[in-house]
Amino acid sequence: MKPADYAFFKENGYVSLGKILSDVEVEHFVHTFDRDRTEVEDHWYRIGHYQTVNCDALLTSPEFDNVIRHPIVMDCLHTLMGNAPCFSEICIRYMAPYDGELNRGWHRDGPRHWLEHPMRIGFVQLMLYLTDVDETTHCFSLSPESVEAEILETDAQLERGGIVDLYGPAGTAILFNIGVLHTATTRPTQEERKTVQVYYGHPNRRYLSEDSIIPVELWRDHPDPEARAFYSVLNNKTRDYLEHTASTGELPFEDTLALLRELDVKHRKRSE
Ligand SMILES: O=C(O)CCC(=O)C(=O)O
Repeated sequence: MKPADYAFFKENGYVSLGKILSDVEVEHFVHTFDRDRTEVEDHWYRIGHYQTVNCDALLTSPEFDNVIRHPIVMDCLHTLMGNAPCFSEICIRYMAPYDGELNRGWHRDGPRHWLEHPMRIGFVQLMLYLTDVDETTHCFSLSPESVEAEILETDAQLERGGIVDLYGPAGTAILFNIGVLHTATTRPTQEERKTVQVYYGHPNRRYLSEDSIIPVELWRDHPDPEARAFYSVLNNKTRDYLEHTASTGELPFEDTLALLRELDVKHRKRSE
């Protein structure tokens, strides 16, 4: 990671890494994303103001492992976190064309900052745009916050830090501390937005969430010990799934997805 990027993150709580995917790679991952939305349509569900998501994308589209462990992203995470990161969650997210009012829902994610960490990082999110994002489309927005700054309530933070709308061509990657105030900006637009959003944590700390299953092919059976270690912080969704299949044996794919949806309801991630 460039020292200037590290310094920028320290001052602002995020950094744009620019376009990290070639046009050919973007095309490949858009194809994977579109196939997922078609083939496992029932597994996608509504969240927030105007998004649909699939948080089991590692199971339904294992190709996304190549985004999650992209070498540029892994290098930056290692530097920012001060140790090797672990996988926490992946959600692939879709925003359709929209003709309502501009909408922002400012928030800080779940466990917020880890104040003992030199960069206050408990968890980092990778926001990867698979479509072009500019002032005429939906975008990701954030209110910059230095690692030294007092943590403020929403209105005070917006007054102090202002709003940055993050734009870039398809293939652009942004890393941000999930404790920093942020939101999706939903704009009246004819364009779709497609994103891959990945959360990373510290391997020796509690897992982040119950959103994503981690398939056994990654944490148990992967031939590379570094990959196994990266995927080995298991959440209760993954443990519940393993417990269930210990008695039934391996399930057909459709039954696996149905079980994961039941677990999502149990963990209050989706309503039906
Ligand atoms: O989708 C976005 O642009 C924002 C995502 C977000 O708010 C979140 O992950 O908490």
